[in-house]
Amino acid sequence: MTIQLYGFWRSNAAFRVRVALALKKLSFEEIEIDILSGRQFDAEYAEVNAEHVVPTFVHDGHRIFQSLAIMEYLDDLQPEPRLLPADAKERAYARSLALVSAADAHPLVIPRVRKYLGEVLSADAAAIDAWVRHWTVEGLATYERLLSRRPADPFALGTAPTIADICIAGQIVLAELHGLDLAAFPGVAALGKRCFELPAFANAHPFRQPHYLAKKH
Ligand SMILES: N[C@@H](CCC(=O)N[C@@H](CS)C(=O)NCC(=O)O)C(=O)O
Repeated sequence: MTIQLYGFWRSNAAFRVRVALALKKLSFEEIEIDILSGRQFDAEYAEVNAEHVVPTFVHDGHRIFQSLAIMEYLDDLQPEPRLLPADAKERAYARSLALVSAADAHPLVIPRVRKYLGEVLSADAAAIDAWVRHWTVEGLATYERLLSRRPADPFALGTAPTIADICIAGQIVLAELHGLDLAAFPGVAALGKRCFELPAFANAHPFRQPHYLAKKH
């Protein structure tokens, strides 16, 4: 079996897939597409991903895009450890938690949105930064409310991490990338600490990726 992942060190959606692959102990080759330099629009990659985004997952030549679809496919490919609970109600809750970041919070802060704010709506760097911080905090606040109603024990759905924890950890990564403090979100911070103690999460972090480490900081 060969697995390739078109990703980018900073991509939150690629982070999710890296964690999922590591939890499944599936090895893969990551192909870097620099979305900050516009490489997602190159003809060669546009052929791979018609949406011009990362990640794209390639399994024995078969392409899948959208991180949640990829993670669900990984559960089909190799059921253990499960990333989605077997129980229907629990599975729906795991998807609901995952979508708070993947569908609602994260899409508001991706490069193409920041670019449009600046280039079309004439927002300056400070305004774009305020936008990003606002929507990132909204995502964290939603997770905090949800985790106060059903505390993580020790993970969001119970004993093992699922797509819910992966997406919550991703929202924490966004906070880190944008210099936000988690002090106001103790439930989220505690869950994040538990997640990032696991190598699968820690090694998937943007700051651990070869292309980030190769840069000068
Ligand atoms: N919902 C998609 C999100 C894909 C996405 O927005 N990817 C970002 C990086 S995290 C991207 O490639 N953005 C390119 C751009 O904004 O131009 C998923 O979960 O895979």
